[in-house]
Amino acid sequence: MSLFDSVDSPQDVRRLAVDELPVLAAEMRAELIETISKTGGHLGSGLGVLELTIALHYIFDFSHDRLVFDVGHQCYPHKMLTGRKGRLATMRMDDGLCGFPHPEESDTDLFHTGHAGTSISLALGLAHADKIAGNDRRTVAVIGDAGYGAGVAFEAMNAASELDLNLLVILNDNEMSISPTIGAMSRYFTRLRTGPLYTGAKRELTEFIKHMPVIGETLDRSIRESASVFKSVIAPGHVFEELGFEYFGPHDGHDLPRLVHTLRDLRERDGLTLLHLQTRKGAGCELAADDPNRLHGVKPKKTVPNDGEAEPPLGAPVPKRPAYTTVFANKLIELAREDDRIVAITAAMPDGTGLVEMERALPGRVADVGICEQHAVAFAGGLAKGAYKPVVAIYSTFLQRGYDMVFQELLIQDANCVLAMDRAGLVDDGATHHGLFDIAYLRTMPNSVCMAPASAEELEAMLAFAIEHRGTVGLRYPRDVAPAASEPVAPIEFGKAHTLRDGGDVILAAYGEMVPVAEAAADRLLAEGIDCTVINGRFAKPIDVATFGPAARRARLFVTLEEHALAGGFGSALIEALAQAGVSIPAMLMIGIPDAFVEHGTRGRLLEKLGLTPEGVADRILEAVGRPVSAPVGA
Ligand SMILES: Cc1ncc(C[n+]2csc(CCOP(=O)(O)OP(=O)(O)O)c2C)c(N)n1
Repeated sequence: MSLFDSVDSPQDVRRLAVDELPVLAAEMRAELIETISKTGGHLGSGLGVLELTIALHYIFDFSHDRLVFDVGHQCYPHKMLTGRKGRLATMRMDDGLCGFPHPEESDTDLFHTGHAGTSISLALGLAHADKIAGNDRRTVAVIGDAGYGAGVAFEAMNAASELDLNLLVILNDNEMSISPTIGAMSRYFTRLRTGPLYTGAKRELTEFIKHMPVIGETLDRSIRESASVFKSVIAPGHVFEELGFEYFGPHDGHDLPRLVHTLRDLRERDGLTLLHLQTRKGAGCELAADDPNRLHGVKPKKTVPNDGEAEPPLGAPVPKRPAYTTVFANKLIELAREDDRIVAITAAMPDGTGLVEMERALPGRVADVGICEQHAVAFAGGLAKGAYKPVVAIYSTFLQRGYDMVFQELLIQDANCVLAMDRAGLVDDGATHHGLFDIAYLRTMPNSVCMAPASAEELEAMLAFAIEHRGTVGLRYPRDVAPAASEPVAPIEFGKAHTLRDGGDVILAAYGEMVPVAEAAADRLLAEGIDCTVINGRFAKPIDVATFGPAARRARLFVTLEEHALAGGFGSALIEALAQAGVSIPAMLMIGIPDAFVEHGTRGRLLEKLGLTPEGVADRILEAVGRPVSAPVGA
């Protein structure tokens, strides 16, 4: 029996001797690598904090104390130690473990998170609550070097010293975001890492200066100032010290006995403490360690790697179709070659958004601003004013961070900018990562335009259109294969929908990637004797009242179909626009995402569950047309 076999809970970890912990780490590492390389998931980050996680559970009791992981993707070893090791193989599967902390799985997962940078704020809130309530607890936040570069992390660090709290922040510095970490803070961490190893020496240094014969207690002001400059140059962590955090490190984050020793000491410290650990993303897994960028997120074995190519159909000789991301990236490169004013911006996602290819093809034309979506959008506002044509390639869910900058820095300025929103729709990762709100949050503000393509060719045409459009365009596309257009793509006209099938009085108005689903559903319905009209909405703002109005007037049933929240989405935009135009729709069926957070699971299964497949849509319509026409049909 292995040591890990005997460990089901943090209490079991605490029963071990310190010199057994590295054995436990080795066994957990082997299991994590074996399982996650089959199931897929975030491998590199968990391997990087494996020793830290064991040490944390060894020293703290998180049934009482508080632990907050930033982002949360590094929590797999934590899950293995908190009663979930038997379910590791279900990671990110339907009804399996979530790839992020999830309070429904364990009381030790305090928050369901997935967006970076918020751990210090959350931990401060917890510590503040404990202080007010008089609870004696320790609070720990674990944040990566890239997450630390997020604006909100700086805000938290800046505010911390005002609160007189006990908080331990552990900076997990592996020099990697998903790509290498960028920014001045990251270079500062490098200087700390490469400087002389030095812990707590500031005090010694101050003492030393105080006792220098000439200077001593009688230092005049200028000498004191130079001493302080001297101290800040050679004393590591002085930036944190200025923020009110006592700095410790950098330490080797894989040296378990030392970690245990350090955490034991730090546990007893009051006030704000920052422990800087040097770790290796993917430690112990050659493939991950050599290419942590690629293996930040491992795909399940049966699928091809995350290189933009879609999963090949089982045993079929069907040629692979590119993903929407790939189509976007290739077209952007083509357009940028022809127009020097096109520049691309990513917030730490050059791979995920495909911009890594553009940086290779056109060096200097892509700006990676780190995990700073607010800055990415405001930066685009500046570029637009400078007569450039910024394209912010960003996941729909992460653009939520930049909402106010879209409002002020883009829309109020009527800036020319394309918000290329990848992963718009359902993804495998769950509630924190689905992109289900972008139409709603963009379309309510003046000057915004919302578009979505139904095919690879339409994405290409829309991207070219959006870049030339005067103003800000939100262009959304999903994490999926980009199908070939069912017919030659009609030119994109501002605010114009495109009728694909002029059939009977069941009108199917679909948006983006749901258009092919609507077409396939219409084929099924035709077999049932129901002839549908299928309209590709193309724009959720402005709505093409000239096309939809007459269609609605003759509709027996008017169906809207989208992979977006029903609240505020394409269907709701359509109803509003038609109502304002005085068109009433006799019977309406809105198909989309209901008003509830959608959990994790494979995208295909989630689409099925939510009825966003040809069968699902056809069934809903069959059910609806079976009802008396006068009765309104709810969502
Ligand atoms: C707001 C936000 N933007 C982008 C991402 C995508 N993302 C997930 S993990 C990650 C890198 C995190 O790096 P770091 O904080 O250093 O932690 P590590 O993975 O190295 O442990 C990024 C950019 C995110 N989760 N949240």
